[in-house]
Amino acid sequence: MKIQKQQLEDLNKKGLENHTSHFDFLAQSLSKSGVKVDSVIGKLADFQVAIPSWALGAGGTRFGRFSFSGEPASLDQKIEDIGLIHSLTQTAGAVSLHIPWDVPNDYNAIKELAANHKIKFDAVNSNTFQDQKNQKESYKYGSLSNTSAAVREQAIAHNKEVVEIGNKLGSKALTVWLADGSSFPGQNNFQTALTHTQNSLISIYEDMPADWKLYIEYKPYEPNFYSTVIQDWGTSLMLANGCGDRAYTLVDLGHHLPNTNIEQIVSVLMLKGKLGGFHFNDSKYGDDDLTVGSIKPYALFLIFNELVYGMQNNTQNPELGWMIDASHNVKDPLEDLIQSLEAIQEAYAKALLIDQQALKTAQEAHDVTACQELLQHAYRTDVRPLIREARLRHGGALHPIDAYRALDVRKNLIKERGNKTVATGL
Ligand code: AOS
Ligand code: ZN
Ligand code: ZN
Repeated sequence: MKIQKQQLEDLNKKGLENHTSHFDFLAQSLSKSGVKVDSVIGKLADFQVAIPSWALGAGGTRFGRFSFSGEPASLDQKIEDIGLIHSLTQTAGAVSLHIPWDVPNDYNAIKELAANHKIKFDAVNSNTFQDQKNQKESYKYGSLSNTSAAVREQAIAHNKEVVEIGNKLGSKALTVWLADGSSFPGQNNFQTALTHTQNSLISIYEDMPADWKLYIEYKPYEPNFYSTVIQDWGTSLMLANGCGDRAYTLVDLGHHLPNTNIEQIVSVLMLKGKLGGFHFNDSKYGDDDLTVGSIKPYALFLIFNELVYGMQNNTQNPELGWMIDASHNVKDPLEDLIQSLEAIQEAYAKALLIDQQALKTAQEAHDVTACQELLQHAYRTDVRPLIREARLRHGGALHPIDAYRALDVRKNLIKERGNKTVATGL
């Protein structure tokens, strides 16, 4: 299924009058307080987030998997699904592929299909957390950190192959997330595991094309529950520094112990020019991979405040890779992704409204109340008319979820693909 521009134009007509009055009112009041509304809308329109190829079907839980009817059964269908989300939101112009779940059969065909849907290939993800069929060595006791040289070599070779695959598609970054660690005290020698990991990452890094970046993800626990080799941003940063200039830390919002100040981590990494990419999701307890903004939208806003500050002030930090890493098993995956994209845009728009100059003055005057007021004033502004306007100007839907339902997208996908398809993924 492909959504035609005309279909969206027709649907948009219904809500247009209402939107215009909301937008005009907001634009006027923001302009009066010094906000350059067109520039905010331009930034929102430019902001593109990669959709993970593993989030287009219903995710599994530790206990089972309930597939969602009409799930994409192939990479082609996954790209088509992202195309649908992109036509509606105009903000999902990239895909982050997972290898080996999504190895293309025909590279030219997949590139053409993606280009047709205006989708780029963002970071590729390697997988050394599962054993694949016919794989010689097992990752049961770790991959890049394993005490066995043969296992490490196999895991290194896999990462190199992932880079080769990504390179053929036009990707420019590799994301490494390791499940390596231990579940019981004494199981691993921490120093040996870290040293092996560093050396393995260096070997992968040195083999990457010169214009590629390496993103190193960290996570404090799961699937190992006593220790993980890359437990936190400090360890990731240390490993990135050990690799070289094009190795960076990747922050996944769900990979922190409760109440961690993620915005401060973001800020420090950007100051050091070492924040490479982002995995957006939300959580209540751990790595819950829930819809972005569904649990802690204020925390997301504070993170975006630091991102905006960093993008404006930290020229030492490269452009970031924005990716969603969320998937669960109760909502229509495409509706879920649309909600995530909307939440990301809302947090970004609100952060763009913060009067940075006034904030600096209040900080220097130690006017703590004013600092809080400035942040919360921006946070409490309903920015949805700005996001709708950005979509409208680029041919998207005024109300993506409503349009998705009005166009019967899921019903059409079920008609095309059947009820029982199962997407590759967790
Ligand atoms: C795992 O917890 C990490 O967040 C990974 O980034 C990601 O979920 C995985 O690579 C997808 O399988
Ligand atoms: Zn992640
Ligand atoms: Zn995760």
